[in-house]
Amino acid sequence: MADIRNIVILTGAGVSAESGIDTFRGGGGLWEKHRVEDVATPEAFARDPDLVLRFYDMRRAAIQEKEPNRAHAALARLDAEWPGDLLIVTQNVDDLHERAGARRVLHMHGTHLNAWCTACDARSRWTGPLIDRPPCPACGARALRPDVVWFGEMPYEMERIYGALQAADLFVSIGTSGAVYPAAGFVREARELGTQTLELNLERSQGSAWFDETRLGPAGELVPAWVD
Ligand code: BJW
Repeated sequence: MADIRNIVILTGAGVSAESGIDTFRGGGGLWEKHRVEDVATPEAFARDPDLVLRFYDMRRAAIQEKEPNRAHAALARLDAEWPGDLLIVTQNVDDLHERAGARRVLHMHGTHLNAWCTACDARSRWTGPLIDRPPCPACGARALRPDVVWFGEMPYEMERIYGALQAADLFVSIGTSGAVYPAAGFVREARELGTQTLELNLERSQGSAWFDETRLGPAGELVPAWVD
């Protein structure tokens, strides 16, 4: 990586798969016969809040029992040692990058460990269930929802992400299917800017054709091999 100074790394559910967190698509990617596209929407929350809150309460509890894996650890090492700009843009709502020690992490789809009050807009750290409609710690309204980005909502910090993509010499995508936009479009942005692109994934994704290089295998093997 002699000619590389600035790196943007996009991670998806595949980076946490070896920690025991289910991916969204393929395999067992259904929850009580619901596709994620049918649960992770504002419309689903308005129609059946109990279903959506149960889905997130279950996942929030499960995530807290999981541990970072070798891929998270390797990215944390890279973050600690890389002298240039580096940004890990994760679509994941778990905190395994941070628990592995990474600091330069941006959660474009939010985080399970925050609740968002739709009455007063406050975000509060939240590790317990939301199904019982607890009051917002800031304003007392019973209007908390998971602080995650659903279909039809704007992902977080897009300006910062596109700024980092503009400045990047290398874009690396790890463990994401390329099925969900705008993240799925980052590789095209990078290509148009003349940035080098690399994909690390278990199998070819919907975006593979756009990458300069795709390496296939589990993230727990591919990421340390790339970093070290
Ligand atoms: C391994 C592995 C191992 C497994 N090692 N790899 C065209 C353009 C723009 C937008 C749209 C468009 N068409 C439609 C849209 C709208 C929509 C969208 O993309 N829909 C698609 C269904 C087509 N997008 C939106 O609504 C987004 N908002 C938006 O677009 O706003 C307007 C806007 C436009 C332009 C610029 C800016 C804004 C919001 C999307 C929100 C997604 N939310 C979710 C839920 C988050 C909360 C939660 O966790 O519940 O985010 S959905 C779900 O999918 C979650 C994930 O972050 C996301 C991506 O999934 P991911 O990570 O790729 O997981 P999988 O399961 O799909 O893939 C896993 C991969 O890992 C696979 O490839 C495996 O092979 C691999 N793997 N084991 C390595 N061991």
